[in-house]
Amino acid sequence: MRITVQGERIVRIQGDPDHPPTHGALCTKVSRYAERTDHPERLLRPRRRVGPKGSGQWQDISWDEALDTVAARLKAIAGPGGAGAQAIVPYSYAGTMGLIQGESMAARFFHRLGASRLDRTICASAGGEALAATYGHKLGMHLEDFAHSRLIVIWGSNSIASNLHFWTFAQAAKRAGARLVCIDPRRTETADKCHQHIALMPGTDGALALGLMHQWLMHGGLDTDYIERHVNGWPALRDKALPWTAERTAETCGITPREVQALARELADTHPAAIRLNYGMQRVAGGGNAVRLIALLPCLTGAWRHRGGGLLLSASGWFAPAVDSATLERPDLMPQPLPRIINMSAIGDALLQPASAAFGPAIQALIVYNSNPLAVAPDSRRVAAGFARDDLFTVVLEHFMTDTADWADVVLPATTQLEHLDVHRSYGHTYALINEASLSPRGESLPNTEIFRRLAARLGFDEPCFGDSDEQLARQAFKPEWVSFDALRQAGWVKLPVPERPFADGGFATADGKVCVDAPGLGVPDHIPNHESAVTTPALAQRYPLAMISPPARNFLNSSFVNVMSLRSIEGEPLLEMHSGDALPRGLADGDVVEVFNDRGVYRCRLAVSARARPGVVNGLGIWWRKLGLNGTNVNELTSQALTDIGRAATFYDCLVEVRAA
Ligand SMILES: Nc1nc2c(c(=O)[nH]1)N[C@H]1C(S)=C(S)[C@@H](COP(=O)(O)OP(=O)(O)OC[C@H]3O[C@@H](n4cnc5c(=O)[nH]c(N)nc54)[C@H](O)[C@@H]3O)O[C@H]1N2
Ligand SMILES: Nc1nc2c(c(=O)[nH]1)N[C@H]1C(S)=C(S)[C@@H](COP(=O)(O)OP(=O)(O)OC[C@H]3O[C@@H](n4cnc5c(=O)[nH]c(N)nc54)[C@H](O)[C@@H]3O)O[C@H]1N2
Ligand SMILES: [Mo]
Repeated sequence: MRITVQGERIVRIQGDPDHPPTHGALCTKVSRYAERTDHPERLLRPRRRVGPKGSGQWQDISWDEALDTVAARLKAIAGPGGAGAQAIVPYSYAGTMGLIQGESMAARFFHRLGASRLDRTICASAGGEALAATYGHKLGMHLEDFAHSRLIVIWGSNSIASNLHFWTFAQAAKRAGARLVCIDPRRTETADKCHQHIALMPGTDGALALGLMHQWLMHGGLDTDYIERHVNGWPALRDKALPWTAERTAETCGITPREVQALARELADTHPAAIRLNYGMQRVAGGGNAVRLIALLPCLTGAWRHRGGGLLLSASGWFAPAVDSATLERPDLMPQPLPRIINMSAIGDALLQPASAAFGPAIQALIVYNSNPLAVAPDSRRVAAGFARDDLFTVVLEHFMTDTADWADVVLPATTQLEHLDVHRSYGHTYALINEASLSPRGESLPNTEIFRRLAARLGFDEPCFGDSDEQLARQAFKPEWVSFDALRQAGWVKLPVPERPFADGGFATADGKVCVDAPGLGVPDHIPNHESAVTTPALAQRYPLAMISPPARNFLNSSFVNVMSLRSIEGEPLLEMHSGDALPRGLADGDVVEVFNDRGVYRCRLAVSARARPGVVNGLGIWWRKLGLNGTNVNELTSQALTDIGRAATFYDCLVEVRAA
C-alpha cells in the first residue's frame, strides 16, 4: 500500500505495483482507508462510562486518569502476588494481524500479569490444525503459481470479495485456457465468473471429497507411484472412500451424481490442477475432517508434481521458522502452573460462567483490542448478556464506538495502520511486509503497544522487555537469517525462500516427510455431518428447516468498515438471500422485512429473493454492526457456540433457522 500525504493530509492511497502478490491492486475496502482514518466519529480521546452500562453516557478523560483507573482495577482483581489474575481475560483477533500491534507487547503484558490465555479460534483453527495434521504444517502452493494451472477448483471461498489478489492469478490462468470450478452453497460473484458452480449443501465438503476418491478407485485417476512414496495410511482412507458412490455422495451433498463424476474426471485428467481451498468451508461441525480429506486429494492424484498443481489453504506455515514469536510474546513470563485457557469462540458462555473448580474464577475483567466480539462472536444474545454484567470491568482499545465499545467501562483510542509501525507475515502469500507509519497519531490515539507498555509500567513490571520500542519489537519479529529488518525497511517486503513445486517429490513437514492420513489423536478422516441438520437433529430441522450461512459482504471486512459511509451505501442494509422456491410457500416476497429466527434469537432484516441462494439454504450476509440492525441484532444472534471437530473453532455456517414476515 502506498500512501501519499501532504503534511498530515492523506492525498492518495494506492496499491504498490512492484509488490508481486498484490501487483498494485487494493481491495475496495482498503482503498477507502483515508475515509476510515479521518472519519468524523474516530475516537480521539480516552473516555470512561458515566451512566449505566451500555447507556452511551461518556466523559472524556486524560490518558493518565484512564490508565490509572485500568491499572488500579486490574491490580485489585489480580490481588497479592497476582493469585487472582486468571479472572482477567484478553480478547483480540483480526483488527490488525500485524506482529507488533497484534500480539507483541500485549502478549508480554498478559503473560506477565498471569491473565487467562485466549484460544484464538474464531476464524481458522479448524482448517489450520487439520492442514497441519496432514502436511505437517500450514503449507501450500505459491500464490503466483495459480497462473500456471489448467484447472482451478475454488472451494469454499468467494475470492473476488475476500481474496482479490488470488483472483488476478486465477483470471490469468482462465485467459490462458484454464477451467474454473467453484464449490460453494452460494452463487457468489466468484461463482458467476467460473465455468461451473457446484452448489452443495453447507458442511458436506468432506462427503464430496470421499466421493471423488471413490470415483478414482473405481475408474482410475490415482497416482499410485506418488501415493506409495509420499502418502502414509492410504489403505485406511481407501476403506472410508469405498462406500461413497456417486449416488450417495450426490444425495448427501444435495447435488447430482454427474457433478461428482465429472469433477473427479477433471481433477484426475487435468494437469496442473489446483485447489484454492479457503476458510469458508471449515466453519461447520466437521470442518476439520473436511479440510483433511480435501488436502489429501492432490496427494492422491499427484497434482503436487506440477508447477501450478496442488492446494493452497494457508501458506502461513512457511513463516513458522522465520518469526521469532518466543521473543515477541515472551510466554516464559507466564506463571506456573500456566493460566487457564478461555476459548474466544464461546465467549458468551465464558462470561456467564460462575466460578467453579473446573472453570476457575468467574471472569471479572475483559480487555478487548483488535476485535469486536459483540458483532462477530457467535450466539450474540449470550455475548451481550455477558458484556452487560454490572460486575464485569471492560476495557476496549478501538478506533470507533463499535457494538463492543458501547459496553465498555473505559474506551482507549488506538492508532490505525497509517499511524503506527508494524510488520506482517501473510497467510495467502509468502512475502514478509513492513507497515511504516505515514501520519502522526490522530487526536490523542496511541498504538496498542504503547498502551500496554504504559499499563505494564503502572503495574510495576520492570523486565527490560517492557521498555522495547516499536522499532525494537519490529527488529525482533523476524529471525535475521530469514528476513533482515533493514532489507524489509528498504524494499517494503522480503520474499521467503520457499521451494518451487514444494512437494513435487514429497518432503512434507511431517516427521517422516509423508502426508499423514491417520493422524495421532485424530484417526482417519471421515465425513462428519453438521451439528444442526436433518440427519443429526431431525426434530430441530423440522422446526427450522433452512440452513443458514453468513459469509462476509463484499464491502466489509468482518465488522470493520461498516461505518465507512461510501462502503455501507454500496451494501445498503442487512440482507438475507433466499431462493424463490423457499420464499413462495412462506408467502415472502423480495424486499419484505423478515424475521430470521431459531431457539437462540431473532434477527430482523430485508429479504432478497435471489438466485444467489440455493433451495434449502439462506445467506445472511455479514457482519453488520448490531446497532444498525432493524431490531438491534445482527446475524450472529442466530449462530451457535458449538465447536468444530478439530481446532475448537466456531461453527458459524452450521446453523438452522426459519424465516417469517416481520
Ligand atoms: N471483503 C471481505 N474480504 C475478507 C473478509 C471480509 O470480511 N470481507 N474477511 C477476511 C477474513 S478474516 C477471512 S478468514 C477470509 C475468509 O475468506 P474465505 O475463506 O475465502 O472465505 P469467504 O470468502 O468468507 O468465503 C466463504 C465462502 O464459503 C461459502 N461457504 C459457506 N459454507 C460453506 C460450506 O459448507 N462449504 C463450502 N464449500 N462453501 C461454504 C460461502 O458461501 C462463501 O462464499 O477473508 C478475508 N477477506
Ligand atoms: N456470522 C459470522 N461471523 C463471523 C464470520 C463469518 O463469516 N460469519 N467471520 C469470522 C472471522 S473469519 C473472523 S476473522 C472474525 C473477525 O472478527 P474481529 O477480529 O473482531 O474483526 P473485526 O470485526 O474486523 O473487528 C476488528 C476491530 O478491531 C479494530 N482495529 C483495527 N485495527 C486496530 C488496531 O490497530 N488497534 C486496535 N485497538 N483496534 C483495531 C477495528 O476498528 C474493528 O472494530 O469474525 C468471525 N465472525
Ligand atoms: Mo477470519
